[in-house]
Amino acid sequence: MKLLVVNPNTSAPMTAQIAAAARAVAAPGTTIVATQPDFGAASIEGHYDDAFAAAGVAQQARLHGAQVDGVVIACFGDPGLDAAREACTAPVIGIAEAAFHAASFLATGFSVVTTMTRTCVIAEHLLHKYGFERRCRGVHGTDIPVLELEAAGPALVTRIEAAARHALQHDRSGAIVLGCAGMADLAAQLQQRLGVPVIDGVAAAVKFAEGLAALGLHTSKQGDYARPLPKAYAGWAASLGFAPSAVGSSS
Ligand code: 5HY
Repeated sequence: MKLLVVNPNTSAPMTAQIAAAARAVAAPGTTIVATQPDFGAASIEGHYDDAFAAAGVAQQARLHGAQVDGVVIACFGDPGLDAAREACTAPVIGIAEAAFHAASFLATGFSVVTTMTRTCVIAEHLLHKYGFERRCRGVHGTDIPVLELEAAGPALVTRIEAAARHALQHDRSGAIVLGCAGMADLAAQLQQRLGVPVIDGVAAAVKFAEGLAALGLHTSKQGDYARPLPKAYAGWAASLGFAPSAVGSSS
């Protein structure tokens, strides 16, 4: 089985960090192909960054989606998720949606601890989009810039731990969802310290993608996730449109 793991930001060290976290949980026989777009923001910390991230995910899904059994979008805003599902028949899993599902299997209520406070609204929009607003009891920012997570030292881990402890008490929740792909490698130690389930969306998404692919399930091509309609694309996106013959085929 081959899984495409897309880091929608353009930080190569973070792509490597995400790939390592995905490979650490992938089943024997699962190959992880980690990519990032060749344009866009080094980190995604707001709506403007998110707009380019969504286009980057669409690009990577168009370029690589037909060669894989599953796709993981490794950014907590799940940018370009619906576009990638149109472009692919393989299951496409966003790390936020995966983490929300995993947390909901483990606790009646969970809290999200994320990076910049200004991105909390993006997570809140996703909670409503996916129907988890009744299960998530709070979204908390730490104002830790995403790229500082590339080299998360003890002090930074302690800041995230403190935010999680506050969330658990304030929200009366039973599990923590880590709100950034850059926190993937911190889940185990935070879980050990906090004594509650701490969900990393990268790991959860890899296991959900593996599971759906192993069941032989694919993204529906009936309705809004049907292949994009054929039309000309202009400029740098000229090669990313779908040709008439592509509709219904895998090319
Ligand atoms: C992420 N940004 O997972 C999000 C986190 C966030 O570049 N990778 C990013 O703050 O929304």
